[in-house]
Amino acid sequence: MRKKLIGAMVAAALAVPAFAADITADMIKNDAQTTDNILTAGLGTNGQRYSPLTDINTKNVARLVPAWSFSLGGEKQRGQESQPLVANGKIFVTGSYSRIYALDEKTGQELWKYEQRLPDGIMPCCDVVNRGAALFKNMVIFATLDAQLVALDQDSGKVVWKEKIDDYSAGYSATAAPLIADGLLLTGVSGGEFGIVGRIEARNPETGELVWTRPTVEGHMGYTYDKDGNKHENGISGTTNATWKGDLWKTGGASTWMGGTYDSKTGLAYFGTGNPAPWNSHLRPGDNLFSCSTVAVDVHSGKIVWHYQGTPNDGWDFDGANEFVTFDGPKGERLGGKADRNGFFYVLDAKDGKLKNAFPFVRNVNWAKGIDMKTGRPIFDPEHRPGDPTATDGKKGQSVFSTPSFLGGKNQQPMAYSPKTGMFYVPANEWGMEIWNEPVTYKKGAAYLGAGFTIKTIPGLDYIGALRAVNPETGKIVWEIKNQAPLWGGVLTTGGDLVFWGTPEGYLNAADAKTGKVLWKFQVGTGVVAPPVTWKDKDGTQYVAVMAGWGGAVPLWGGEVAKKVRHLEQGGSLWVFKLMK
Ligand SMILES: [Ca+2]
Ligand SMILES: [Ca+2]
Repeated sequence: MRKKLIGAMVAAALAVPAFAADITADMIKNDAQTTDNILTAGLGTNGQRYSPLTDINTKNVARLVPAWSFSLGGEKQRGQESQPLVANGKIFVTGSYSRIYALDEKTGQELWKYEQRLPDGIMPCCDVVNRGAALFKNMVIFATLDAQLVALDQDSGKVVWKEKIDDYSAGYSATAAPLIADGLLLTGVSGGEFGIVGRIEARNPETGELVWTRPTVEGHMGYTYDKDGNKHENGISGTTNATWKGDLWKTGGASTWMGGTYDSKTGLAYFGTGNPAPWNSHLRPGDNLFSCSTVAVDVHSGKIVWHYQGTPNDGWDFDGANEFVTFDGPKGERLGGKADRNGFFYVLDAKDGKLKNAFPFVRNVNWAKGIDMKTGRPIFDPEHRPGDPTATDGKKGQSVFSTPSFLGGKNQQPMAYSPKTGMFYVPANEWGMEIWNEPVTYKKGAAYLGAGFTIKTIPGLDYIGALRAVNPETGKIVWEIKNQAPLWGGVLTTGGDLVFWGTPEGYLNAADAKTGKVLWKFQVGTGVVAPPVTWKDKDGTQYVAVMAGWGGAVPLWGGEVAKKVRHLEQGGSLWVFKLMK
């Protein structure tokens, strides 16, 4: 009798459909290899944005048609920079204004949505965007514009936990997808234009409790947290006043606003850091660590293992926030590539940060004449550094024309790396800016720049955007596809030898990864500023998906370029494609 009962209970348990499967740390580690789900921003924690899927390939991509489209609805549009996640038959996608949706993978039907109630005083610098979520166990976790983290139940959309990252009224916000690294939840902070202090935080993803914090401005103390939430000193980042004179390090910026990547082969998480604050470099002599750098952190100790600074004593808002994407080098060494906002592409040893290669990936770079491969430092051109106001009338320093513009050779739009072709696919932009310095003092919650600027096109150039296939070994641009408007979406590459990317003009494109020949395009009705993804459902259908919705930093900060793209329409839809039968 008893045996029978247990047998019946087991049968009932087995009848529970597969959607109950928890997302484990191991599944996240293997995300890049598993093609039936997308568990991480970057299609793998190291951010290669490569899918081995081959069903959709160069021979048949012309037959790609929409399967369904989902509108985020409401009156809230603006920039949609989010990368969707896919697990257990559901798609999780975030939208502008700190919204998140769960959809049925086959039909696009909405299962639930959650909207963060945002206070009036939020201070996002560069549109009300969100770049995606993280999955862990039965939760989907995302960061909000009022600098909070929210964990929701994947099935019901109910809040499991909610934690405050920092004070939005001091200029803190959050837009990046959280990162799960070896079972820890890693996040950064936004707010580099408001004199916040950048940092990386690790939390227990099950409860949201802090495990450690690591400031990315030299002089600030890092902490670890015990089970009762008591904090313990874990060493100062760098050496106080070594690369910052005076007190400006106390409001030193270096925000970690794009989040990070993680490589399980090195055990290190890599976070890019933004500009030192304020923008006026003459106020803060020294390198101003760890601004404009890649910072490699041991995920368990919370200590900085190495750093590489692309723009010491930055004077151009060249945030080094871009993603550091690890890959296997030709001799089997573990390397990382980064297309920096300053226009240079860096290849570093992922274990120790040693510089292996550096070359420009945009044609218009005038702030530096190159990178000294011995010291790893840029060879500055003082002609193109905005002048010191105290050297003139004290109100406005000498204005210069600098390239690239502060919106960068590349900005938030993530690149992709194909281990098959050995090439990075970089969404690059060619533009410049008039920039000058002004006096400024720090005031909590106010813009902290000390600079004025106008973004401009490059004289004689009939395009701004260019998708470029870059060989990290030779530094050569193997092929490129130019685009009139600046590229602001990310890139996906696949085992089917395809590269997918979107444009502000509203096209999702596919090209041959080897040759750059455009093989397919589809107009989604509004600009694309988000990275595409691909996966295969349980029945063997491969999908390609992308968020559509024009916005981001270009219309807000783009000066003369913003005027050129003023006609582009806003929106907010997820588009999903499959091959026509
Ligand atoms: Ca996967
Ligand atoms: Ca910045």
